[in-house]
Amino acid sequence: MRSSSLCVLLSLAVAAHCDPQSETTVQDENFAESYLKNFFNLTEESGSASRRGISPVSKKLSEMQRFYGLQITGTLDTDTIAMMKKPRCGVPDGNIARFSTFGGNLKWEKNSLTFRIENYTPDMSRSEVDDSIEKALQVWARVTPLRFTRIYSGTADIMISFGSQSHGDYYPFDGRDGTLAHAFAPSNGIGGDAHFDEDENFTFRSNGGYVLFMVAAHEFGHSLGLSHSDDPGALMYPVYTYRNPETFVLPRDDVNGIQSLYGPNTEKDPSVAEPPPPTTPDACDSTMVLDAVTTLRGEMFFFKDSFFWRSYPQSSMPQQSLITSFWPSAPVNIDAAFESRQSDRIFFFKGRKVYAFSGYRPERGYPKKLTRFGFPRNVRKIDAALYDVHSGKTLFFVDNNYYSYDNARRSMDQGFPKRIDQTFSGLNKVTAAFQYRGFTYLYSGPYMFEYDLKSGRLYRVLRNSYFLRCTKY
Ligand SMILES: [Ca+2]
Ligand SMILES: [Ca+2]
Ligand SMILES: [Ca+2]
Ligand SMILES: [Zn+2]
Ligand SMILES: [Zn+2]
Repeated sequence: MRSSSLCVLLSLAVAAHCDPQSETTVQDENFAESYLKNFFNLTEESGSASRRGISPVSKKLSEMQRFYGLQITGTLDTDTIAMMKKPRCGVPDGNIARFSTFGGNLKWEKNSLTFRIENYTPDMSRSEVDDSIEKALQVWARVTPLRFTRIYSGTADIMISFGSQSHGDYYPFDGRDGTLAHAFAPSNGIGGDAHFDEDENFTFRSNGGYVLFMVAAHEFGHSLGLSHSDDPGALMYPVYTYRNPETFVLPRDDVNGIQSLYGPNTEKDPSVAEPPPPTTPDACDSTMVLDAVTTLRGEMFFFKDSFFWRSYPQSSMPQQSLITSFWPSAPVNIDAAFESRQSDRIFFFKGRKVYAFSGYRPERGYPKKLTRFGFPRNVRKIDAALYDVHSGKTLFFVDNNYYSYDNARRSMDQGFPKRIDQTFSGLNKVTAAFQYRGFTYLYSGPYMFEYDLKSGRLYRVLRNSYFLRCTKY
């Protein structure tokens, strides 16, 4: 059975935190096997027992876990099944790489392409469908010499249609959720065509269904010759995530991909300033300054821009995701975060606003104002926050000072703010902070200082990579 809403998916992910030993069901195993057949080329032949010992299913599971940055166990754990149940594109994955093409230089040998919208979905008005499709093609035209012309009869290079279940090719859709759409690599006939699963609820702008513009822009990447990317910020990442169509800019990884096939847009008007393609933060960048670090139910979370890494205690490979794919209502580019063990909540800070979640579920009544914690009105933002397990207090770092907040009494402690270097010698600006296994870690730029909070003693100066491993493959 498929999960029908994001909430179910998220609670699965939460269950994985609480109960890593939980058993997967026979249904899950069957679901996983068909997932691996559909998307990771698990064949009936490779599905039978292998002579060399490692089962083909386990091998394909490891391949899938590596692609999605999950812990590579080769077994069907709860995080893996949760990832498999996310709504996604129907085109197989498999190549482990940043942007990739279909191979054999599969591309159009002309820059002028035609498209035709064969039928419409009842989910949206016709003009909304037209607008979504045309804007989705423009995403690619903007960075290449490709130009798209709409035709209303006959056969276009890119034939666009909505259909459910069996819809005229050998790849039937699967009903609500699961696969949202698929498209075919450039060639004659069905090549370049894009099909959308009519059993989904497509929307124009709201977050209440799947935004057609986002799904279509991804599928047209396939129509033009791109395969999937394992960059979680890329449009060609196989899993659907909501993004605002009004502000969407094609990410760097996709620009590199499409330009490797067709080259850049030579007709671009240099006087029109366009926002640069967003890049996905790289854990191997030793100069990176993290926005915030916190624990959550035993794991470490590292925030940067629109992304976070989640690090499992036993894993060497942190999993990177968009913040909005786990907390759709959370802000990006946050200032600070901390986990209150007392109330089992995670707090995010951005400017004068505080957001609270129980796991991934938004808490009622939030966002609240920063002044709720008792900060003076002239504090416009905080730099970092940490929860001290020993005292149950939260330390807030603001410029050269820090505050101590008593979570039980819900008020600021007397005698604060204090100067940071009064307690933590040698430090005067903290950019991120958290506690882990009894030690207090204060970040200042790309450096991390390990303290004993009680004595204020500095043990070691480390770098980001001490916890956030750089895993280049
Ligand atoms: Ca075609
Ligand atoms: Ca579907
Ligand atoms: Ca910060
Ligand atoms: Zn796809
Ligand atoms: Zn189809």
